[in-house]
Amino acid sequence: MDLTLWQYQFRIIMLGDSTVGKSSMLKRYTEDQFLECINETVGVDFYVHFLEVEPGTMIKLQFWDTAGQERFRSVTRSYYRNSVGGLLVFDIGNRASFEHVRDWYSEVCEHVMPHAMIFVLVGHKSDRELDGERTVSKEEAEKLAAQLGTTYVEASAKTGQNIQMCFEVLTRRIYQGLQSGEVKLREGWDGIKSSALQAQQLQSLHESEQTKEKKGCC
Ligand SMILES: Nc1nc2c(ncn2[C@@H]2O[C@H](COP(=O)(O)OP(=O)(O)OP(=O)(O)O)[C@@H](O)[C@H]2O)c(=O)[nH]1
Ligand SMILES: [Mg+2]
Repeated sequence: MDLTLWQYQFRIIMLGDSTVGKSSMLKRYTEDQFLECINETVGVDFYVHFLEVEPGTMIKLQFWDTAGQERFRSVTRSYYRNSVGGLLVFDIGNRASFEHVRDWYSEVCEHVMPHAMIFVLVGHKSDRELDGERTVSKEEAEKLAAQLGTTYVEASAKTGQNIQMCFEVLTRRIYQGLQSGEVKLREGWDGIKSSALQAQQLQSLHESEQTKEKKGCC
C-alpha cells in the first residue's frame, strides 16, 4: 500500500434501483467513457479515483458499485457498514426509481446505526429532459433532498454534465465532516482510513516485531 500518494481514503457506495445509471456514472467519472450497452452489475464492482480536496490533501476514493436488482440485496447490504458516504441515484425519467429513494435511504440508515452515512441525492440521466422524458420535477427532488438533509445534483453520464460535481460535492462534504469532528475514524471500521495513522500502526508493528526478535535471540 503506497501511503505517500494519499492522506485519506474514503469508501463510497452507489445506491439506487437497477438501470438508473450507477455504473455509467462511475465509468464516466473514472474513465471518461459512456456505453449505450453496459452490463448490469452482478453483486458489487469496485472503482478507484483520486481527488485533491485542497492543495496537498489527496483523497483516495474507493467506490462500491452495487447492483440495483433485488436478488443481489443480501450481498450489497454487507457493504453499507464500511462506507462513509453514499450517492442515492434515481433516473429523472423513471418515477418509480425516485419513489424508491426513501427505501434505499431508510435501509442504509438502519444498517449503519448508531452511526450516520453522508449522502448526496442525484437525479440522473438529465439529458432525457431534452427528449421530453422527465417525470420527476426538479422542485420535488429538491424537496426530498431537503427532507433527507442532503444536497441535490442533476447529472448525466451520457453528456458528462455535472458528473464530477456529484462526486466532488460528496467528497468535500465528508472531508468537512472529518475536520469538524462530525465524522470520526473508528477502530475496526473501513469507511475512512488515514495514511498517517496507517504509517504509525505499521511502524509500531515493526517495532514490536523487532523487540520480539531481540528477545528470542537472548
Ligand atoms: N439517456 C441516458 N442513458 C443512460 C445514462 N447513464 C446510463 N444510461 C443507460 O442506462 C442503462 C443502465 O445503466 P447502468 O449504468 O448499467 O445502470 P445501473 O444503475 O448500474 O444498473 P444495475 O447495475 O442493474 O444496478 C444503460 O443502457 C446505459 O447506457 C444517461 O446519463 N443518460
Ligand atoms: Mg450497475
